[in-house]
Amino acid sequence: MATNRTFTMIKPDAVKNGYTGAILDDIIKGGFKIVALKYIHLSTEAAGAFYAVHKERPFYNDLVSFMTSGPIVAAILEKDNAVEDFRKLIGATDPKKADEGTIRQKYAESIEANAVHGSDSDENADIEGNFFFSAFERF
Ligand code: 3AN
Repeated sequence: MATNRTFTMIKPDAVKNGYTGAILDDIIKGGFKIVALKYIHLSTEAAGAFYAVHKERPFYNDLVSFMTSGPIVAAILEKDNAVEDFRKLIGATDPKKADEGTIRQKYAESIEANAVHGSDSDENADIEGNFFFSAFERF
């Protein structure tokens, strides 16, 4: 069953480059309500577990070290058709291929340092949101 929630992270590149406020503003202007939010520095263990589905990919180790290179902002977002609409708002994984005006086109550095994460399915949105937030931290 489709849910109306998705999960996002503002990645270390975008936080370091000072885009946290602008990205949250784009998210809110895009019609999403922030229902959970935290600012944290992932451990290697936590980042490795979060990206476990990519364990066999050649970029896995680099991705884990990038995601632990500085603090990130994690959030659960609510909107009708949240997963699909948020993927449209952020644009393609590779910012060079992202549509004009999307978050990755505006703020990402590269395919790895691509400014934001967005869940790719309702099932993963649920798993990822639960990875970061307890029931007491979502509203
Ligand atoms: P998306 O974040 O658009 O769903 P995924 O799930 O395919 O993309 O990849 C997860 C993360 O892995 C991406 N956000 C990006 O940081 C990194 N990544 C994906 N493909 C590559 C690649 N070819 N080279 C380096 N990093 C990559």
